[in-house]
Amino acid sequence: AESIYLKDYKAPKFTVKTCDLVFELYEEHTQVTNLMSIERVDAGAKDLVLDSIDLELLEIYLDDEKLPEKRYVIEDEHLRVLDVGDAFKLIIINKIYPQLNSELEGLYKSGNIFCTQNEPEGFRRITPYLDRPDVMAVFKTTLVADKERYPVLLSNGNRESNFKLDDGRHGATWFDPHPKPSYLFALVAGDLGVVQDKFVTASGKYVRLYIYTDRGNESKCKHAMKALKDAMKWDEEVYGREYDLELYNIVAVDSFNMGAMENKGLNIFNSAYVLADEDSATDANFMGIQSVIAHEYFHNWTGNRITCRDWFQLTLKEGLTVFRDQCFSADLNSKEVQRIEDVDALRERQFVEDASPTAHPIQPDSYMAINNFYTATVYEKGAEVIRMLHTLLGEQKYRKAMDLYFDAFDGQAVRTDDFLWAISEAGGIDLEQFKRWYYQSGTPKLHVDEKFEDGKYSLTLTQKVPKAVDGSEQKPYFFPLKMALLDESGKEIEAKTLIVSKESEEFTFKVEKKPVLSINRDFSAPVIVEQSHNDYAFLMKHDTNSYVRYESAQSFGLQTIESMMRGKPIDEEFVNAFGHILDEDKLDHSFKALLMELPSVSAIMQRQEVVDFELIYEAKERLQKHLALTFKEKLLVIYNENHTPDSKELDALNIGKRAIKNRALKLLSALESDEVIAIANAQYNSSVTMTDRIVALDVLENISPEFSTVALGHFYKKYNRDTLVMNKYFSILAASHREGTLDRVMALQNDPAYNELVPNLVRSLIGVFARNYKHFHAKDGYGYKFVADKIIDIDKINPQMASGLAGAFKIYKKMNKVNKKLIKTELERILLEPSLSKNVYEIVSKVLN
Ligand code: HT7
Ligand code: ZN
Repeated sequence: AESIYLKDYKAPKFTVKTCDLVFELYEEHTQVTNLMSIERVDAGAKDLVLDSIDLELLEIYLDDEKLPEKRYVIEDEHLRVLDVGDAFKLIIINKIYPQLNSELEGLYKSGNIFCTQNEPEGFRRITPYLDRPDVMAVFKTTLVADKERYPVLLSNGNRESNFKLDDGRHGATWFDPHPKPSYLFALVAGDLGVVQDKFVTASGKYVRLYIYTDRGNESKCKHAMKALKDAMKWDEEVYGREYDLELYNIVAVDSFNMGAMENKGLNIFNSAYVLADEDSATDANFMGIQSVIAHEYFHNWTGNRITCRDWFQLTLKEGLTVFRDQCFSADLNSKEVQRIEDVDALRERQFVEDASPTAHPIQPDSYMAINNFYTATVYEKGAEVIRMLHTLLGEQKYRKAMDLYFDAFDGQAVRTDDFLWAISEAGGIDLEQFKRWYYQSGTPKLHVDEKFEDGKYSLTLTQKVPKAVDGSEQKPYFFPLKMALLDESGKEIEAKTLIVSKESEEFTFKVEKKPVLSINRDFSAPVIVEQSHNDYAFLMKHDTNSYVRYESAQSFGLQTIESMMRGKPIDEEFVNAFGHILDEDKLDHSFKALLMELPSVSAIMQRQEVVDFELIYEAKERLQKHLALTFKEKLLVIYNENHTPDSKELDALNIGKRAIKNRALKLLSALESDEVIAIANAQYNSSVTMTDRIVALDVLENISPEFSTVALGHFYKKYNRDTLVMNKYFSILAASHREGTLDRVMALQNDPAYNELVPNLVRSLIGVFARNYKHFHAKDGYGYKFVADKIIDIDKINPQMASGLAGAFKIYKKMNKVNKKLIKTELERILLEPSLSKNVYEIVSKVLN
């Protein structure tokens, strides 16, 4: 496979002004008629080269004349039309087979629903086109299909007309006045249920809102609709951005490669991010829906109105839109909890990627398969970079800069540099050094040394910037570092945002007594802080910054587990500090539940030079058991005070009560006692929320084969026809720490509720197993072999899904000798596969390198 480089970018030689499409949808095939008005942009260009993959060409007309075969060439992934004029009309008629499309790119069928996924390069699988984001056209789309099977026909923009044909077929024409790149094109045809609402914009425009879903699921769309209206209002209030069409359509489908897609006026969603009610969705599912609905809505301005010049600029729209959806969720829910969860997610996934051979800057400079770059780095680290700009400018200047960005680039396909120009211009700030965040990779470490002498407190900060993947040196970053100095009661003596820019620099403060340092407050910069001295116990009790409180509890936990791994006894100071948290009764429940969380296995793993999961689990489980024994009574009190099995309210109080009592239950489960099994079993049987049921099932699965069999059997019987719930069932079993998990996962592939063609199910069973460190990394090597086999099988169905699974091997380089050797064998075996996709090849070859 070949790499594509940012430095080789060339402007398009032709552009498409308008694109009129007619889709005739049939059961075996679809016929596409594509009428484009095209103009030459580069006077030196002779041939028009269109992107075209797996298309059956029927006819081509140039300015209404049928084009003879000698005037065009069908190349591997292109259609070349020879010797064209300056401006012309081109009609291409071709056939495609959506029913056979298992890659889920281009036009495909999810169950009985025709739908599309064109970002980044799916459109070339529908019709020959200049399939690149810097070619923007006005689209008109006509769909024709059987009226009974496909009563609902949708595309981008506003509906222009409906018509009936006499052979039982009907049609609809849609017109989108906003020029857009082909990746934002969408169509849907199906027999769908719909939920309708409306929104009146700040300037008084009336927008009709529709959510379409499989019939029978209409009642599960309420939460998504509410989130959509909240997002529309928030974007008006916070960014001054109004919606710009007469209607907004959302369609939920079951087979989808990612979360959702922001097609102009016609978002297509993985049904997991639309459908929810208290009986079938967890609190986390409800939160996820709110944030993904908002994310796709926010793309209308950051992504659609202003799009990317090329795919290297992906973070221009993704980092910015993630930052926007994070702020939205923070404003609507709890700011503190949201920030902690966002940071946690970043560290759990992005830090691992950034420490691996697949590390890349948020603006990569090369790729083999662009689908591999919808990463935690481009999205979540990208959002951290925008957040730093927001911190550097402050709310008001940031808003001024965003206004300038929208003013200057509306309707264009631009680069991250253009965005940074607006920030620099309106913010009055030089961003030359800051730009390193865009083209350097890896997570920098910030080493902190403190000194106190004669009323002077000094802080020496040293950046340790890792080398790039190719071994080249990288330079120090420019970033805002929020910090405070606290007195012995936790009061802020001084709170500041330091600007860090040198490899090493000293900051001094005048203070009377030696203060306690609270550093990287709110996680103002995505760095790893290393302190030569720490006050974790004090900070987890007293810091006024909730993020640092949480972070201190985590760091203290990490330090404790690491010293246990070195053979030391459990640090009773940590145990005491943990006990103090349990005693605090004025804390928000959700926040307290986070403070009670022990560091994840991944967090522990990331700090090891050579990883052995057996040692990590041994220490972590021992600490958990010790805490459960020491604080059994307190944990039971917390559980009983907050366990209200009849309540299913989704307000902060009830979500918090579920979070904290479930945290207590999970900690107690380390005791593996009959008492805890009875509590979990009762919770499964009596609770009315999916949140409670899932936690109870998870606990039972891990500590009581007997009760778990009964409860899981009951669960299966009740929900086996609800595929979104079955995802949870498969996940619990795939994540199980019990013996025999691999065998059960293998057998579950034959379960009638499982289907290898549906990405959600594959992620729930195989994907979750590949992150079950205990069994995936088992020293017999069978976990690796199984996942490698699945990567090979699934690559033939859906390469994007397969390369996602291959991500589980990203920690290869850090593994101990025994595991490393086993992984190497499997990865080399994958590379020997004759028709391996470039998606899997790129990940596996980089991991092995
Ligand atoms: N912009 C969307 C990206 C996306 C996607 C990319 C590759 C393959 C399938 C895909 N589905 C959606 C999603 C988003 O960030 O909003
Ligand atoms: Zn996005």
